[in-house]
Amino acid sequence: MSQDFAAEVAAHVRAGSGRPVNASTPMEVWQGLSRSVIDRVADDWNRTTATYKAGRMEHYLSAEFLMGRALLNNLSNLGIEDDARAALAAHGLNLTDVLEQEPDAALGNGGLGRLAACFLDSCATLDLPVDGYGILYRYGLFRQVFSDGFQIEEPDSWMEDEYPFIIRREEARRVVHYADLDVFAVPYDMPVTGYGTSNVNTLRLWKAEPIHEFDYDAFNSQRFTDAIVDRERTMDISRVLYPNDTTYEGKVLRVRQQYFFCSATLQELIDNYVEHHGANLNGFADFNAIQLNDTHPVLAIPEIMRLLMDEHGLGWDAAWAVVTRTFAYTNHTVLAEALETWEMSIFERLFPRIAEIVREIDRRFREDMASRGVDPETANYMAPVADERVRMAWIACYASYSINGVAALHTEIIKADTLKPWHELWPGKFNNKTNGVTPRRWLKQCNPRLADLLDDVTGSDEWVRDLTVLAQHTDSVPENVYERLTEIKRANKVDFATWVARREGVEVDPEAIFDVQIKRLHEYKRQLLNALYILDLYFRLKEDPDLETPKRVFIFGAKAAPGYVRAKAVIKLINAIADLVNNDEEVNSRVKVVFVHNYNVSPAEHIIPAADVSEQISMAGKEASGTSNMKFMMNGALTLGTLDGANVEILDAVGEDNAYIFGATKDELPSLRENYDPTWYYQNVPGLARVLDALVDGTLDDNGSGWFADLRRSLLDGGNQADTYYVLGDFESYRTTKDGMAADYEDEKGWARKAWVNITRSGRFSSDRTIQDYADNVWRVSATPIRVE
Ligand code: 6GP
Repeated sequence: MSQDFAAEVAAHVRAGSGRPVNASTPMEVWQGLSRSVIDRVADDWNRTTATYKAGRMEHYLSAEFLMGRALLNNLSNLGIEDDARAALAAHGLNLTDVLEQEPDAALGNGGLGRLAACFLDSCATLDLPVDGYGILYRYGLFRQVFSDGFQIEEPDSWMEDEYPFIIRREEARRVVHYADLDVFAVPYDMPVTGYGTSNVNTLRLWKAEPIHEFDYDAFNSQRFTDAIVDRERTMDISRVLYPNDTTYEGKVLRVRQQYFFCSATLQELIDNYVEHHGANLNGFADFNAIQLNDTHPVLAIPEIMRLLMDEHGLGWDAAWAVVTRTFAYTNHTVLAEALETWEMSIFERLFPRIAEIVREIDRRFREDMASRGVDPETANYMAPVADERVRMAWIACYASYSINGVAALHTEIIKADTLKPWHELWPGKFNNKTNGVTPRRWLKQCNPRLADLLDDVTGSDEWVRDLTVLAQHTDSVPENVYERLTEIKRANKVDFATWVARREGVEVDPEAIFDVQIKRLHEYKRQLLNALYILDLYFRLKEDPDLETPKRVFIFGAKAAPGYVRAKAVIKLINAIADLVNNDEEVNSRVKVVFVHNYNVSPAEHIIPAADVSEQISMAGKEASGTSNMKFMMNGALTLGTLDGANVEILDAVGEDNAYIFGATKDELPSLRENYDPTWYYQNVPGLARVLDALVDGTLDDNGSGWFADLRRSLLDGGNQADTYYVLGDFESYRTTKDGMAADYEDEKGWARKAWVNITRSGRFSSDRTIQDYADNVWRVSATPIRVE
């Protein structure tokens, strides 16, 4: 087997590079090995697709899929990682080095996009007939570099080199029609393998291409730019991922993107239905469910109405009956700035028929509400169109049979607040689906040492497919498990130290506590609170060099939306603090600060297994769920967090002794805020004035940008309106809890025990649990294994 595989790999490398393996570049070897994987899955993939298409399916529509790297995931799922290692070793090559050649498929911003990727993994592992549909962005999320500590964005051309995991399906292309332009949508398919199964699911990403290569007449008349104008306009549609996370931007190109992938996808789903189930489309919802990943794909609703009525002859009521049995909507944020609304005039310009359908949905909605006795003011608030703006979330709520939040607390908040009138009208549509993460990528693959320990303790690798089995081992542990766990964490930290020294040029001590905050930079996530703590600790150490405190390494990773100046200011601040601390000989043997640039999926795979402390410190009520909190927990890091998002459920799973919770709760905040006076905290909380003044007294250099003064003002100026995210209010509680946590770290065995509880109780945060719940209760699809044993 291994012999055969080695020969296969060599053949694929040679076919791509035109050279023997030992004369090929590491990138060519990566490509060849990746092609061997595709070769391996081809037959099963084809069989899975054919099997699924004939039955009931769920389609996960998302503008973002943050897939990360594919090769290791596939080798591991197919059980051929050791074969691959051996095949490369035969040529003197190291698998790890080859894997590092792979670019991340960063076709997402953050939480919502990575969640979609974890979900696909679970669907494949559970043999569920689910596919994903999205956009093949030529440029993924921007590459972040630092210049003088400032974030600079560069294009992320992730598939410029040949990328074997995505295959063009020319024959299945579609035409997407806009009033001013027709374009081809060409599908590119990515195989999605599962663990311990032969099923291979599909992620289909659409790329926009011109219908006419270029205008030959213009070219012949030497008008070269004119000749390619339409071509470029078309290619623009799938050229770049918008880099905003939880904020909405009303750009015309964005709504073009949304319509583009919705239209292509629905044309395909309808044609597939007709092919397998006949021309009577009234039964469409018997065979198709569509999950809307936030509001970005909501144009699928008017688009399916158009297709059913205009192309397949259904009347309005019949078409609407299909819609309301097909769509389900997931909300991912309570932030008002994320709620998408589009100017009606944009719809009229780009797709007048869609505009007309949206107006008709609105008209009928108002009629419907009147007949139910809903008062006109409420009806107007909930209406799909008001003030000549289209409200995407309201269309989703009206049309969907299921509406869900992504953690228990979040679902309660959308019911009581964000989507309140909808809940009052249709309580039965609402349900909670607490997020999860895949234990394949986020434990087995990224933390092989811990995976070995779990195999040993549980006696098999069953936990990889059912993470809940670990719970049987929380208390009954073999004698040396805590020592082994401590050794594993220590070895992971040594690996991380090597990686980060090479990547960021900072030396860190593996003996120190590794305290990590990795997520998008947003004020509500309060990286600033963490930064103020570090600055305060620095001053405390300067003041009292004998201060008893363990060594610390503070690790950050975060991208800021390019237009989000205050988020960029926080990045600059953390880099300035890193400069101050790391270069101060009196302190830098005890504290280090590292900002890992260009944070992405693959850096997370290096960071998380090495973490001791998981910072989940959003202002309570703002973080819908969080998913890094779950990845850290699985890898034995302890949560330092507020009662927000899924932290609440993590606390419930591990108990108060095994997590560190601080800060104002969601229910306390409204009254706390009423009389909130941030300057009181500035004057009365010891140390706070010192750190806030350090932002403006020359201690830290913002290169004349004025950004640090602005940060200080944002916290202090404006009475109870200042400090929107309650950073100063929670500071003292945060400091006390974090200091206490650091002190607890000194008890090595006690800490290891807490880490073990976290690992073994993380079963409910596997995305397998989340997906099984969606499959049973929302999608109503069941496992369809293609195995023919
Ligand atoms: C994020 C939420 O901020 C995060 O809390 C959650 O874990 C994640 O979604 C997955 O559910 N939201 C987004 O990424 C987003 O863009 C519109 O929301």
